Amino acid sequence: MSVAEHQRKAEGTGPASFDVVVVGAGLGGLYALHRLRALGLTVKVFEAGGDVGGTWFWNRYPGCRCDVESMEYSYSFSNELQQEWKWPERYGTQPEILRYINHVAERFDLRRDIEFNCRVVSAFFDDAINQWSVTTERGDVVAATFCIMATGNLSTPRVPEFNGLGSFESDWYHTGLWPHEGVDFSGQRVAVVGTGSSGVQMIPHIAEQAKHLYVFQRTANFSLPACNAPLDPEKERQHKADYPERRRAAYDTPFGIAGYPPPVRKALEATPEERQQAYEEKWATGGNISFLYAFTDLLLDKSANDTAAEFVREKIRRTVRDPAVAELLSPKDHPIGTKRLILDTNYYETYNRDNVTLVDARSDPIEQITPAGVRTRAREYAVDSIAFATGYDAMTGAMLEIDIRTSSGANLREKWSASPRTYMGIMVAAFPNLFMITGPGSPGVKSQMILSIEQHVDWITDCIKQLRSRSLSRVEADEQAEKAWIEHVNEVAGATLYPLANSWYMGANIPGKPRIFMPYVGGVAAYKNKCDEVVADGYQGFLMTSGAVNVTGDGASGDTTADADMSGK
Ligand code: N01
Repeated sequence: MSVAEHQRKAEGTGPASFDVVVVGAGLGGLYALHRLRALGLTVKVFEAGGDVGGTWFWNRYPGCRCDVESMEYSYSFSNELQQEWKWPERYGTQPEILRYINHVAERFDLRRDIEFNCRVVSAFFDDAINQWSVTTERGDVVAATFCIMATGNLSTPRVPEFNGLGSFESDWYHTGLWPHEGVDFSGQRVAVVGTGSSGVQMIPHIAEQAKHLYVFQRTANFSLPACNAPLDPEKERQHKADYPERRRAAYDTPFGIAGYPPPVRKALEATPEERQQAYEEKWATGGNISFLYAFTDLLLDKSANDTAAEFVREKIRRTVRDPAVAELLSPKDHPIGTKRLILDTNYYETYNRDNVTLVDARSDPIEQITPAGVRTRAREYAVDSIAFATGYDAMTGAMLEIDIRTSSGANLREKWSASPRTYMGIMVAAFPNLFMITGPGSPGVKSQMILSIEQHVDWITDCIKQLRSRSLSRVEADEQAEKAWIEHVNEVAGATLYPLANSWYMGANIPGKPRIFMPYVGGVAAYKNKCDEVVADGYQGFLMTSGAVNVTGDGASGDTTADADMSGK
């Protein structure tokens, strides 16, 4: 039912009202809708895109594929679904994953509660009535007791503010906003700007089509062979036979993926020959988690990490024929694995093609986009198209695009101005009844995303169920609990090598963004235990109340009448 229909049904008095509004119809929003509906709640989902899929709806660039194996990167909530669905390859392509998401939407009849092409611009919580008002850019306003931000971590594409971009006379694209009809680069001179996961996946495909491809690389990244292949039917059969147990076991691992034997010793305890053998085996079988699992200390000890980094650099030197190009492609400014470790197919080999030129945008930065191409400090490159693979305002961008406030004066943009503050990446103190799926401070982006999505949605749904069973209607994170959690997140990150990289995990890719390591890297297992303990302790660190409030005279501050004996205990 559309918002307008709902409004009409409510006989035109006030905004349409739901138990829950969900923002985003990607993998998180869809599962949230499914679970909340099963509780008997009324739910409205708003989605900026024209259909379901989130990141997989928007990212249609050539070569786009998931870097987590398809048997893992899928929902676990329905055993029938996971048994029946057939993934053709080890790693799913974007069209294949989107086909799967569409199937899920149809199978569970999800679309009827989703409003598409409808971007949410603000959300306001009124303490006096314990209600969120959510406004879309079309001007629709809906009310809801709970609001769930399923807005994604990599959903705010970023094109750097290059001078002259508006003057470019041909077409330009961003990987995260790729035309649905695809782009034919045949016979063209093409510039690709950016060599993160998106650029590395796209470059070999464009190189095959284009007359000439110029790759503008500012920072070299580590990439490993994906070793993609058609899914082996016997492996698939075995995996499906073990599915429920594998899914359960995934929660006991650091990255949320079962089936990789955990490392047992430190890199520097092994001989150089043993290390070489370990890395060679990982290189030959593919996979980023597998590689980082070679030894226990690769993300903790710089000297240990150097051995793995040097192994990959040597592979690059052996693959790329021009030594100067190989050197430029060899990352030296960050420990391996501290930025998203990329998986590729024929990436380094692509630089052996005659029609591919690597431009060092570090020593010779892009200064301007001209009507005819890209001008660096040293020269102009005439091109017919530019493909920006320049990434996202990650983790906080999508939430901060929405103006989120409360009648008590809380304002998310202000609260997060120095760094994102959350309790467990699920709630933000001073914002009652507002949940996030895989928010900053949770392992989300450092895990198998769908596992983390399911865990958060299950946690949120159980929390709402708990409130209802006690005839309560309001939950909020305690400020002190939030503070303690942030300290813990920072402490854990500080004990690793992660903060040494200028990564989007650190907000380092966005000029002016606070530099703080945002994900929780204590591992999925530790995090899940913490979430379960919080519940077992009566939602420790969360305040659960009836939603009745004492509003002060001017209405500026709402002081919750926390019935202490009901506050989550
Ligand atoms: O974005 P990125 P992405 N001049 O931020 C460069 C996930 N993902 O879209 O490093 C020149 O990683 C920038 O250079 P630098 C995955 O989690 C997953 O590739 O800032 N260059 C960098 O090279 C991934 O980590 C999959 O110096 C400029 C690039 O643009 C995340 O999404 C596939 C520049 C941005 O890299 C983001 O990946 C795709 C400038 N002014 C994405 N500004 C899979 O599952 C930026 N750059 C496989």
